[in-house]
Amino acid sequence: MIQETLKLLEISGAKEINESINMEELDQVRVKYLGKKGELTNVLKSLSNLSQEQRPVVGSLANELREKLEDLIEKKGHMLKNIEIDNKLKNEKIDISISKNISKAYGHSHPFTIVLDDIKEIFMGMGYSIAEGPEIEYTKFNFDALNTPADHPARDLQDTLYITDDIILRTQTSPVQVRAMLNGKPPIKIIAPGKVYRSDSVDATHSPMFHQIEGLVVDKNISMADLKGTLEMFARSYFGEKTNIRLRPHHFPFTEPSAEVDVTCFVCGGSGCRVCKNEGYIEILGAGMVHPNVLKAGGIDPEVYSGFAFGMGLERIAMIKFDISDLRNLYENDIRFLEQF
Ligand code: 2NL
Repeated sequence: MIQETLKLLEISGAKEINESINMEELDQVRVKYLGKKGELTNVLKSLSNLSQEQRPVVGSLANELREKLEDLIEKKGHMLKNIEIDNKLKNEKIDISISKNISKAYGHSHPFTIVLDDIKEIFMGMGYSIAEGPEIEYTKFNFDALNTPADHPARDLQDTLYITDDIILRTQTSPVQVRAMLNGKPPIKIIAPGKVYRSDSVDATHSPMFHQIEGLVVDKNISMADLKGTLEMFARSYFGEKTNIRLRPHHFPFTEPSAEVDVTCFVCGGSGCRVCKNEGYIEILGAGMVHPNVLKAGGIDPEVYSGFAFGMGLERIAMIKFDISDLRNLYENDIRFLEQF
C-alpha cells in the first residue's frame, strides 16, 4: 500500500516540480512534499505503524524518494535562477544605441548674424568688399586720423576704454577704413562690420560692447548724390521697395557735410504707428562726405579724390527689424528669445 503511495507521490511530485514556473512556486512544491507537514514526511511518520520487516524496506524507499525530489528541486531551482537572471539582465540592459527616430534640435543664426548677413549681401551686390581690423586699436587710427584731435570730447576717459595712453578698445569701426586707405589706393569700396566699445553702463539701449557697420567709398567725382543713391538702394533692399529716405543735417568730425538718415516706416509706410512712434520715419544711420582731413590722414589727395562714408549700429537695426525693445535680450542667449527669429 505505502509503496503505491510513494510511487504516486513520486509521479505527482516530479510533475509539479517540472511545472513550477518560478522560485516561489517551486518552494511551495517543496513545502507540500518535503516540509514538516509535507506528504512524504507524513509517510515517514506512519512508518511506526508498519511491521518490523516492512519498516526498513519502505523507509529506504521513502528516503530514496526524498533524495530524488530534493535532487529534482535543486536542478529545477538552478534552472529557474538562470531564467530569472536572464530576465533581469534583459530588463536592465541600457540601450546605448541612438534611436533613428530621435528628433534633431537644429539651432539657427543669432539675430545679429541674420541682420549682418542680409546687410553684407546687399552691399556685396553693389560691389563692396568686406574689411576687418583689430578691436584693440591705436588712438591715431581710431581718433587722430578721423579728425578727432586730442582735445575732442569723444576721447574723454569717461567715454573710451583705454589700455594705454595711445591704445584703446576701438570706439567705431572707422579705423578699419583708415587702414584700408593707408594700405590701398582708390577706388575704395568697403564695408567694415565688427565689435566696438564705449565706456557705457548697460540699459535697454546701451551696452559697453556693441556692433557697427561702416561703409566707405573713395574715388574721383564721388558726390553726395552717390551717397544718397547708395543709401536709398540699401534702404529699399532691406526695408522694402516702397521705402524712402530722408537726410537731416548733422555733425560728425570725420564727414563734411554730415547727415543723419531716416527711412520711411516699413510698418505704416509713413502715416505713423507704434514702431516709428508716430514719426513716420525711423533713424537708421549717420553718413556724410569724407572730411578732407580724413582723406589726407589716409594718404589720399582730397584735391583729386572725394568719398562718402556711413555708419550704422547693428543692435539698432536688429531692434527695428525684429521689433525688439530691450537690447539686453540680444546678449543673454536665452533660447526662448532667440528661437523667435
Ligand atoms: C553713426 C555714424 C558714421 C562714418 C561713420 C567714417 C569713416 C571714415 C571716414 C569718414 Cl574712414 N567717416 N565713418 C561717417 C559718418 C557717420 O557713423 O551713427 N554710427 C553708428
